[in-house]
Order: sequence, then C-alpha cells, then structure tokens
Amino acid sequence: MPLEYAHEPERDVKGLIIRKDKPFNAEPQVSLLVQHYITPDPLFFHRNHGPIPEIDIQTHEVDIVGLVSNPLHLTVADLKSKFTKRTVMATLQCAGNRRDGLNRVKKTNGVVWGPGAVGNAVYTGCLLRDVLKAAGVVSNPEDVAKLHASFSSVEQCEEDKNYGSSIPLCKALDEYGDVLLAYEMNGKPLTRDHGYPIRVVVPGYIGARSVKYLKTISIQSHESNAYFQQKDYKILPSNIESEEQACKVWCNFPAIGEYNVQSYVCEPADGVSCKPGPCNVRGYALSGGGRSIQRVDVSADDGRTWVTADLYQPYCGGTKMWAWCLWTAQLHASTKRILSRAVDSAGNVQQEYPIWNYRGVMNNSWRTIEPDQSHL
Ligand SMILES: Nc1nc2c(c(=O)[nH]1)N[C@H]1C(S)=C(S)[C@@H](COP(=O)(O)O)O[C@H]1N2
Ligand SMILES: [Mo]
Repeated sequence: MPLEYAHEPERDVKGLIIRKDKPFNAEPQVSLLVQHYITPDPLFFHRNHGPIPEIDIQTHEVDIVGLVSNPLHLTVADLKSKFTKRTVMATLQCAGNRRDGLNRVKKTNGVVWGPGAVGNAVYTGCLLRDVLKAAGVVSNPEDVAKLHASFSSVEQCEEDKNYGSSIPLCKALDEYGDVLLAYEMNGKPLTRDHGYPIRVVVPGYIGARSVKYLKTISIQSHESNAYFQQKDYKILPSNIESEEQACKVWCNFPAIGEYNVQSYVCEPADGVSCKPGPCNVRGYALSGGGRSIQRVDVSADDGRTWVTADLYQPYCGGTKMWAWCLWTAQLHASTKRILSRAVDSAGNVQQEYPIWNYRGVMNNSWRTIEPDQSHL
C-alpha cells in the first residue's frame, strides 16, 4: 500500500532547500542558518521517513513497558503535570549531514544532504530518567549496562512499519545525560513537523535516536529491531558498495550513537572565493557526547597555513555541552576554497578526506567542493 501524504502540515519553505518532497526532507541555506545561535523554526531542517501523523493530544498515550516493575501509560498532560519540567539546549544533527561530500567520491544510498541537516534548539519536557524511575526501571549498574531503551513512533515509514530507534539504558538514566521527552521546541509546543505532541531528544547523539511522535518506550535486553537501528545509521567499511553486500554484514557493525566532531564554512558559500581585501568567514562547529569545541582552524591555502577562529559557544548549564559553536574568522583574499577544521574537548579533529561508506553517514571531512579533493 502506498503511503498517504494527504495530511501534511502547511509549510513555510522560504530559505529551505527541499531534498525530497514525500516524505518531506529539507535543509536551510547555511548562510541563513549561521545568522542565529538558536535556530528559528522555519530554518530548522526536516528529516522524515514517512507522512507526518495526525495525533490527538487529548487521547494519545506514551506506553512505558518491558523490563519495568510498574508499566505506565501517560498522556502528554500526565507528562506535564507529574514530572519536573526541564529545558535543555541541544544541537540535533542528522548522521547524513554533508552526505553530498561523500557522493562526490561515489554515490551513496540516502537523501542527499548538504551541510544544513543540523540545527540548535531549546527543548522543554521531562527527563526520560524521571519517567523510567516512576515506571520502576532497574537501577543495579550490572543490569543497566546490559539493557536498552527502545523508542517507537506511530507513523508508518517507507522502510518499516513504524519509525523506531534505541539508546543504551545507561544513557537514558545518566544523571548528566539530559535525555528528554520533549513537548516544546523554542518555547512553543512542538510543531507537527518536529514531533508533535511528544518526541525524544537525545543530546549528543545522531538525530536518528531522537524519535518523534513517540508512542512506546520499551526497556529490553536488545537494541530496537527497527530498520533505523539495525540497517541504517551504521558506518560500513568502504568495500561494501551495494544493498546485497550490506545485507550480509549489517549485524557485524554497531549502530551509531554519538556523532563525531564537525564544522563547516557557511560564508563564503560553497564555490565562492574571497574577494580582494579582508574576508569575513563564518560557520558552525559541534561535537557529540557533550564534548565542547576547543578550537576551529581556518585556511585559505588548502591547509598549508591556518588561522584560529573566534568561537561563540556560551555555557548553557549542566556539565556537558550539547549546543553547537558558531565561529568567525578574518582571512585575506584567496581564490581557493576556504577550509575549516574543528578540534573538540577530547582532542578529536576533523579528517582531511571523506571516508566513503555505503549509507553516506558521519561525513566530517574538511570542506570538499571539487571532485579531486576527495579520495577513499
Ligand atoms: N518518528 C520519527 N522520528 C524521527 C524521524 C522520523 O522520520 N520519524 N527521523 C529521525 C532523524 S533521522 C532525524 S535526523 C531527526 C530529525 O528531526 P527534525 O525533523 O525535528 O529535524 O528525527 C529523527 N526522529
Ligand atoms: Mo537523521
């Protein structure tokens, strides 16, 4: 049965590059994206695998089931009234962000994304850990280490019956993990596009784990069985080049959790060089797992020499940095591409060349524009 797209929300697509219409996938022009530290809704990327569901907030319940002593069925009103309200600023980045760079090496499988499949928002909701505690989840560290919190949504996807994904239970319960069941984004109820009425937000992890239209949370001994945990969002070795080959090896490779260190030059735009005189360069940088950005280097001579960018990365509470960094630098005229290279608080540094993989995920190479800038 073909999926039904008759009930999509109205959308303001100004400033967006539409990557796919059905399901709706779009990213902002990055020159607009870096004008705001907190990404305004109209510029926040959209990543969908199926039609946007229509959900009645009055009757919708989130079920907390599996290895819990007190299964719960909570409406959004319950989540708002029974649990402490928490606000977390977090950057969501799709693992496919910058897939276009890998496609320049060789075609990958998936929606083609430029560098705009990333955005920084303020999410409000309750802590997943509070809800899991109320459901009587295990607390003994040995058990916690072996279990997973698996999320599934209501909407039917192209690839699977429902969208679903999971995270290790230790991330879900981490006192400093800030995993939310969010009902607001940037101070307003979630929009239908971004998960109304309730979504998971897993700070520091690839966007795929932040399940929208949340229906079920299951505590279980294995990862989610959903396609998006088992057969997508994995980094396969470069010699795996087809679906047929991929099918044989999916289970040998782990699902991605935290994203890697990343940055991009958003101005001057791709393919535009600096005009004579001082040239203002700006972009974004981020890293996964709560790691902050320590330094961004910028080069106008293909990486022979670098200048250090000025970073804007305000401290926003907690012990971890979930939000991105915006940066600026001044360079002199150059006819070459302008490059950036971020270093995170663990000393991880972006790699020079793209590492091609079949799914086209986790591209964090230096900016590539010309085809000859990349190799395997
Ligand atoms: N239910 C549901 N949740 C989902 C998805 C989806 O298609 N359906 N896409 C995931 C992916 S791959 C990403 S990158 C983020 C995107 O969130 P956004 O659309 O709010 O930017 O949602 C995740 N959660
Ligand atoms: Mo994603």
